[in-house]
Amino acid sequence: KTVNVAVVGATGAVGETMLKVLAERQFPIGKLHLLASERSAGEKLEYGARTIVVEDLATFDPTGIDIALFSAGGSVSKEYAPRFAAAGAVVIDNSSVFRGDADVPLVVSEVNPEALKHRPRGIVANPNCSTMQLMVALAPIHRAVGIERINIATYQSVSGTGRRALEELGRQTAALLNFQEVQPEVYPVQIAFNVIPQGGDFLENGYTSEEMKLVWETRKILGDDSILVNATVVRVPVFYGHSEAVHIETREKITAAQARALLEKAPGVEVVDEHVNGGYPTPVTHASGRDPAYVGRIREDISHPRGLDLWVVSDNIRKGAALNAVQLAELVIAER
Ligand code: A2P
Ligand code: 11C
Repeated sequence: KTVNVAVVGATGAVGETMLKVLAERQFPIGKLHLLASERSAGEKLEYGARTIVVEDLATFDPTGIDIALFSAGGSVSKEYAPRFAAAGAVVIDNSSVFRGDADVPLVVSEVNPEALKHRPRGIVANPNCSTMQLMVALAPIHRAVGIERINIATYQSVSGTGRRALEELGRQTAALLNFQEVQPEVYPVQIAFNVIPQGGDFLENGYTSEEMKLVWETRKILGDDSILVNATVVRVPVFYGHSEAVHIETREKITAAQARALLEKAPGVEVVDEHVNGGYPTPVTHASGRDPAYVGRIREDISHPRGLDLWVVSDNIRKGAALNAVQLAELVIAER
């Protein structure tokens, strides 16, 4: 049996990968509608052997759509996701607008798939990319010994910001190598050959919105409001793949060897942890274009009796967005 699918934001960085992942995983698609704004309506996109014309979301009738994958930004989701759900679709939404709502599950396919079943509004939220890979890596440890506190610094690639940011990094890099001046447009300051300690917008407490997502989303996904999270989000001149330096304090002591053994059998995780030059994952050598959350640099924290350090790298557009959304869609159709 096939399902009718709509991809909202199909021309974007995440939408493009959603199409790739749907095709790779041979998702049982009947009709496939690719939606974007009127700016790109009429453009043609490839899906496997099919060529599909992009349609304008504003004039699209969602009747008959079974699954809608949304990745066109928060304001689009806010307006259109409830309409698609009212027309009978299950909406899997990649924006942050519904993630905090108690009646919208926030689901990482390997971590809390059971949460998917309770979706009274017909909407399921896909977590933020940096939370996603963190959860894939930490959930097995949390289940085994409990996590009290997470201290994290991220090194987030520009694809997390979208297509215009990918272009900005490319353009600035080329210009600077040709001794030309650059003007920042997408980011507040130059991103090429630089690092920027800001992700999202500043909030009243001095943290940024990207940092606070790591706090709220972690608690909701792990179902534990007592977990303390302290995050610093940094944007780096990498195209694809977010990296995270993670320091956790567990309730019970876990050794590095025990953590490595747990992670080696954890779904969605690949351990790359040799104590030799290059024996760790990086966005370019491991994560970009691939599915797993790669974990390396697993070691006991010399400054804390129950501290453990990890380095987690994953493709933010794949597991961090498109892949998890498709995995959630697979779980939804498996219910039928
Ligand atoms: P469009 O190509 O028409 O601008 P990214 O995050 O990579 O920038 O992609 C954003 C995606 O969201 C694109 O597919 C973009 O389509 C889509 N989008 C943005 N605004 C709207 C809107 N108002 N209605 C429908 N789609 C939108
Ligand atoms: C980034 N994490 O890298 C963001 C992008 O809440 O889904 C995704 C924003 C979100 O900038």
